[in-house]
Parts: sequence; C-alpha cells; structure tokens
Amino acid sequence: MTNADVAALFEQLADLLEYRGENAFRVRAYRAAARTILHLVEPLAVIRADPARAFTDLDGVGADLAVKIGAILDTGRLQALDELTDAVPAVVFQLLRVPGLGPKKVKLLVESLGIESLDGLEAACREGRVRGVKGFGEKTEAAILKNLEFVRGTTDERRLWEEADGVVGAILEWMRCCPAVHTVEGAGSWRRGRDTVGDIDLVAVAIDHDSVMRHFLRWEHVAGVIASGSTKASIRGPRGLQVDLRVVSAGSFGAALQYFTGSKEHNIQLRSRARERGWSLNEYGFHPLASGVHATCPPTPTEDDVYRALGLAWIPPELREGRDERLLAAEGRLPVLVGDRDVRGDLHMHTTDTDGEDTLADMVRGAVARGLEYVAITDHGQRVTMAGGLDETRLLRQWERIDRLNESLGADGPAPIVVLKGIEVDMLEKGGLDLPDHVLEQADWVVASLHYGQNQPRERITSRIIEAVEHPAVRVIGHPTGRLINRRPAYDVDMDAVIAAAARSGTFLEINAHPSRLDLDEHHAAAARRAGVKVVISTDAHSVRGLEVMRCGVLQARRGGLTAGDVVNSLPWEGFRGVVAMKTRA
Ligand code: DGT
Ligand code: CA
Ligand code: CA
Ligand code: ZN
Repeated sequence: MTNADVAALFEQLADLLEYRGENAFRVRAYRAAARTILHLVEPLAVIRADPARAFTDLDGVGADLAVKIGAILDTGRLQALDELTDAVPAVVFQLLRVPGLGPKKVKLLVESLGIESLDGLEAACREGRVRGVKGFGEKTEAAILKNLEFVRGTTDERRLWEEADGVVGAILEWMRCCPAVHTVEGAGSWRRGRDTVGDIDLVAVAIDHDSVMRHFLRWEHVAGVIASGSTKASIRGPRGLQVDLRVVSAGSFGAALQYFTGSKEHNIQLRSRARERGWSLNEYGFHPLASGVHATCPPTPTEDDVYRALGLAWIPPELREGRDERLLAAEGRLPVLVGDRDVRGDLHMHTTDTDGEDTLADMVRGAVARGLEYVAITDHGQRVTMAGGLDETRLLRQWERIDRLNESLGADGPAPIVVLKGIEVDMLEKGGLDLPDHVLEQADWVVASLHYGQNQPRERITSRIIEAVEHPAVRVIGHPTGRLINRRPAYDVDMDAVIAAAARSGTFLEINAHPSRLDLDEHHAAAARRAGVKVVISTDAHSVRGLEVMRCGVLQARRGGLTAGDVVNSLPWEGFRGVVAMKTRA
C-alpha cells in the first residue's frame, strides 16, 4: 500500500459518510488525515518500522486513525469502508471519480435523475436533464461532460513514475543479489522517464538462465506469476505493478536494452534506418535482411553499438519517443540535456508558516544538505485560507526572520546558502493577485499560481494567467496548467498564448517537480523552449523530504529536450543573483 492508496481509502470513507449525510466532524477528520498522508513523502511503513515514532505524531491522526492505518498496511483494507460500501449503490463510486462531483452532488444526481452509470450520466447531460436539478446549471452540465471524458481516458493502471521508480530500485537490488546475474537494468517507460509507467521492464544478462528466473520468482514482493519461461517472465509486484524480465546473452545486451527501452515509435524509426543498411534489428541484434546472405552484422553488446552502427549519436532514453530525435542524432544536433547536478537552487517551497510540515530553519537546513546554493521560501498568499495563507503582516514578519537567518548563516565565514524572500501569490478568481503591489515589490522572488476558480472558461483562465505573467513583480508562474496526474485534468487554458506572453515579458514558467503534477508537462516544456521562455524546475516541497522530488522535474525537463541553459535555477548563485536583481522588465 502506498501512502496515496491509504489516503484514497480515507477519502473514499469520507465521501461515503458524506453521501449518507453522517456527522460532518467525522467526515472532516478523515479528509484531514487523508491530506496529511498524501503530503508525506516518506512511506507510512517506514514510520511504522521506526520504534521512536508513531502515526499519532502526524497532524490530525489520533489513536483511532492510527489503528486504522496499521490495519490498512496489514490487510490492504479499511473495514469501516468495506461495511459502508455495501450500503451504497455501486454507481456512486463511479460518479465520485468524476472531477467536480462531490458526495452531495452525486446524491442529488442519483436520487433525482435515477442515474445508474457513467453512460447514464452522459446521456442525462446530453439531453439537458442535469441542468434541471437544483444546484446544477448549464455550465456544470458542460463541465461534467468534459470531465466524463477525462475519467474514461484515465485508468488507475498507469502509476506515477516515482512510484514505479521505488519498485524498480527494489527489484534491481534483489536481482543484483543473484550470483548468476551478470548485468541487469531497467528499461521501458521507466527508463524513458515518462510521467506515468504502465509496467516495468527489466533486461538481464546471465550465466545460467534458470537460476535467474528462479531468483526473480522468489522475490518477496511477488504477488502473482503472470508468465514464466526460460528467457522471459512476468510477475505482479508491489502496488499492483507488473514486472517483465528478459534474459539475454551478453552479445545481445545492447540490442535488448535498446529494444525494451522503446518507445515503440522510436524502435520503428531505428528499424527503418537498419533496413536502409540491409539489416533487420530486433532484441537480439542486427541480422542480414536478404536470406542466404552470410554477411556479418555489427555486434551489439552495448546500446552505443546499436546507435553507432546506424550512424547515430547515442540518444538519451528521455528523447526516444519517435519525434525528431533520429534526425537530431543523425546531424549531431541532440541537445545536451539538463541533469540533476545542474540544479543549483530551488525556488518554490512551503514552511509551517502556511501548509508546510517543516519549519523555515529545517527547510533551509534540508536544502543545504542537498547542496543547493540558494532557495526561495514561497509560502501561500492570503487567498489560500485553507492553508493559512499569509497576509501582509505575517509575510513581512516571515521576511524579517529570513533576513536574520541569512545574517546568522553568514556570521562565521561564507554562508552555505542564500535564502530568498519569496511568496506564492494566488491569481484571484476575478483577476489580480492576493497581495498588494507594494508588498510584492519588496519580495526577492514571486511565484504566481492559480488555485481557485479552476473551472472558469478558457478565456477567463487564460487572461487571469496572462495578467499574472505581465505583472511586473511576478517572476514565474507556478504549476501553469494545474493538472494532477490521474486525478484532475489541466484547467482549460490557452498555453500557446501564455507561453507567448511569457516570452514577451521575460516571465519564467515552472516545471513543478511533484510526481503527480509535473506541470509544465514535456510538451509544454518543449514549446516553452522553442519560444525562448526559460523554465524554473521547483519542488513545491511541503517538507524536507519533499525536496527530493527535484529529479522528477529534471526528468520532465529532459523529456522536453531542455538544456541547462533553458533552466534558470541551473545558474550558480553568482549568476542567479543578477536574475533576482532584474526586477523591471521590458
Ligand atoms: P508502458 O509500460 O505502457 O508505460 O510503456 P513501455 O514503453 O514500457 O511499453 P511496454 O512495456 O509495452 O514495452 C517496453 C518496450 O518494449 C517498448 O517501449 C518497446 C518494446 N516493445 C514492446 N512490444 C513491442 C512491439 O510489439 N513492437 C515494438 N517495436 N516494440 C515493442
Ligand atoms: Ca513498460
Ligand atoms: Ca512490458
Ligand atoms: Zn506551492
């Protein structure tokens, strides 16, 4: 069970309680616990394994909830939810998955229209029956139709890259314990750094195939064997993820790693290039196309050999999507992609002054430990009341503390890090920002984000964001499209217009590195690059652990073809201080 799985169970319980009109206090308690758990970067199992800690240390988790969490970790189930589930019609669960439909609305739809399925809801929307229900209107009806499309397009089968990455790390470690394994590497969409992963693919070279297969199937996390043979096997692993293993000979390793890394589209491009040279290409290597020809083909012990034989530079896996990478590789024009070590600063993070879990001092210590040269503290502005957003007085007080912190950091010798006075302002529903200009002018770093009124029509959302882009104090737009992978679609926004405005005004766009945001996504990141807009990769950390997700943002930037030069926070402090100082823009 991942933290997200546990949080989802509590959310479902809260939904069902609310659907049945039960005690609002209990509903809120479960929701608060779900939020806390979702925000933890550390797995609940790790907390439980630590004798010095208890679930009751977590915000909003009392004795009763702590017991429930333990039971979920043991059994994968929440008994209270199982009991309620039987008492609620099945369609309720489907309807609750539609973004924008909460328990109260679902109850109205079920009871007044007799909706029995997603199809039934779609028909009711198309026939204009939903707008007749109290509390619904034409706009809600249109929003439901759009969101129904989203629900249908999303299965829970694809997991966030970071979740898959945890499983890949564990299985590689296990496979490397096997004496018969010579080499084993992860391939597939995980290696390409896609934002979500369907299943995990491993490629191994082994001395003795059988003992490798036996070792694989003996992994403690195998929940079921899907297929097993002497060269390939598939298991159901932790978190429901399928893991495919291929075992090949050392001479085929390069070809196999290349083949199983994919993507399919990229492989098709390589095969057609191989054909031009009179070869076929598969997971075992190159072979002559014409039968009876005994010409020798290039050997493929490494991936580099495969690309070199085709007259191509080695292509980073993140670019292997069958777009323009083959052309760029043939002409030696592949971008030198930004890497984890290029990142020098983190310009979006929260503290206990709003909805963060760790204090200002702890966040800064965490950033120093990660080797960062500068950070911006960007707690929420006052509009985000739910998170205890800062008004002018509280913000100025925080900035005084940051001044003092910087002084003390530099007290004996050079400071290990520069702490910038920042803020994450909210773009208000009716336009404008949630803190006055005279305050924003005093900030070192202003992130502007849109958290409310996400269902407004395209023109409204777009003009709110462009207004923020053009605001002289705003340096970067936070999570510009608002998507939450597998949970909520992006808001309806004209990103071409936003990117064009950012290019005109020199405003940056964020790649939010949180594994379920990754926003800008790879396509928008690439579009920003083409338009000459620089991006900022930020963690939006709400805890010290949250700082670790930077690598997920870097992967997304790499998939967008970004170089260090495209990423503002790859500048060393000496260069970045000039960016901070540059407040008035053309
Ligand atoms: P996923 O698992 O849906 O996130 O995406 P991938 O890319 O990991 O896809 P997967 O697991 O089906 O296959 C791994 C790689 O193996 C894929 O990227 C390319 C290669 N591959 C698998 N099946 C085929 C196929 O039928 N034709 C070709 N050309 N390549 C294939
Ligand atoms: Ca895969
Ligand atoms: Ca696969
Ligand atoms: Zn934030």
